[in-house]
Amino acid sequence: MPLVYVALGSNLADPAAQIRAALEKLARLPHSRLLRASSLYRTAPVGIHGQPDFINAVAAFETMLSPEAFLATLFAIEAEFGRRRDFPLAPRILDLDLLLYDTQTINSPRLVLPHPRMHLRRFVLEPLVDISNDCDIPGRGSAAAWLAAVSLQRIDKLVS
Ligand code: PH2
Ligand code: MG
Ligand code: MG
Repeated sequence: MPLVYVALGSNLADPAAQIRAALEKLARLPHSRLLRASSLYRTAPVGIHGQPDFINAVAAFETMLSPEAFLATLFAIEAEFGRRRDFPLAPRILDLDLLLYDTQTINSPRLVLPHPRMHLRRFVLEPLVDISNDCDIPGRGSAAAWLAAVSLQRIDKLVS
């Protein structure tokens, strides 16, 4: 079954509670199984100024859903959590980003895989390597090697 990685992020309305609730929701995705979830991390905003810190995590699934169908279920969960899209990079209650779908490379208007910025973001790479030590990003190489290059971005593992 295809192996899928999802990044979770929140910086509004008790972000840690939002991420924990989202993981519970993701554990019940149709035609899919949650395999692993990373620890939660408190992270400085990347590419955004003047917003609160984020809570981020990464989860791994196996799924029978297609990439498009899997993405649609992620969007549905974001909407259920009250996600609004007031402007690009607005503070968010819940952001669910599809990072990897097996080794597939996709370039459609709705979906680009691997996620085009994942290899530049410690808030993605650190939880990813946390649950998948030898993870490879198709076309880019080892996630652990990319992680070494973003050590200046501030992130702290939450004690659970
Ligand atoms: N998401 C972004 C942009 N910047 N920074 C952090 N720390 N965490 C995020 O989840 C995040 C971000 C776009 O979705
Ligand atoms: Mg995002
Ligand atoms: Mg998103």
